[in-house]
Amino acid sequence: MDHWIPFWPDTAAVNAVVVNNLYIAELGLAGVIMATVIGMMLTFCIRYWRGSPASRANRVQKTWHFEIAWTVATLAAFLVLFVWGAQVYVWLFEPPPADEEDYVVAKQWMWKIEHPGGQREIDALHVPVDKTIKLVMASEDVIHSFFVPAFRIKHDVVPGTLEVIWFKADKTGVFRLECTQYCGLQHATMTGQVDVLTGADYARWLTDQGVHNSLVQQGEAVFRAHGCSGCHDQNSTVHAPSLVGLYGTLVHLQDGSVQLADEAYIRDCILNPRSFTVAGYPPIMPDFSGQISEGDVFELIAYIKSLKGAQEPDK
Ligand code: HEC
Ligand SMILES: [Cu+2]
Repeated sequence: MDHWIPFWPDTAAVNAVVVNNLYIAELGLAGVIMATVIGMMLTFCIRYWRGSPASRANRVQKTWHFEIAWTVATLAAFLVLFVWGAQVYVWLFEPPPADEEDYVVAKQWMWKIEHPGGQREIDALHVPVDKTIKLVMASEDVIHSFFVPAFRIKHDVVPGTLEVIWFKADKTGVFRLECTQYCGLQHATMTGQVDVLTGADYARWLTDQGVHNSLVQQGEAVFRAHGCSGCHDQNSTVHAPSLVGLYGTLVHLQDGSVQLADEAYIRDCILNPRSFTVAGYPPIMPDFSGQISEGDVFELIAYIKSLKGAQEPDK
């Protein structure tokens, strides 16, 4: 449909359609303005070149009508683009409820993906078509950027925090994944592919991986291995907050501020606990940075998110 524009990449996600529309509108508007300005320039050049017989009498005096009309028209046009663009931006970076959440760890120079079922892959991401996929991303070392041109999504992956992005592929096929932040010598090789499969093919792919422990179960193992359960289990004698039902709630901190317990908050609790304390608790939560990798943090997050309602943490 839009292949008449040269160098136009594949369009394979609902995100891409929305970005395309904005882009085409911008291109169109810029084209109209450019054509008007250049058209008038050329017309006047030709009409009034030296020696042309065109009449130079009756010169219009300077009038504000043109000035005001021209300024208001361009201002209005660009305000429309601004509001539209801001809307698209907010929509792109505010993930809707997702059908599946995958975790992405970027490191020099590869993309490591973890699926909720515990399946892992490197430099490849398998997803089902027509499903909203949320990606939670972390970097092990320097800044990287997750870019899938066919989906028109790009998001920096910044070390020291988590970044979230989403997409909904609407076409099956294989699409390129690239890193677009210069991240060291092998940056150019930090590419991969996104395989968009039908629901049935995706289900088959998941079982073919032969993984028996889901991310939540792997996270529970990490939780025990690092002694988190010693303090955070219901029957622990240490005065530590229960993690049951924590995800998505508002946490009151010692300094009076309030934090939404999202993925980035839970990560901070584990890798940067010295920077804040939950109100009403002693600041004894150990700092696990350097001991727990970003990948293991994702497993812990998946596990903590699975602790809901009246359930005991160790079910
Ligand atoms: C020595 C006991 C201890 C251990 C071990 C421990 N924690 Fe904590 N944790 C605490 C305490 C006390 C707090 C509350 C005070 C604070 O924020 O420092 C806390 C806070 C938290 C919070 C924030 C809870 C909330 O209500 O906002 C999370 C999440 C958390 N810990 C996860 C973990 C994970 C994951 C591990 C294992 C990698 C772990 N903790 C190991 C004692 C511990
Ligand atoms: Cu990179």
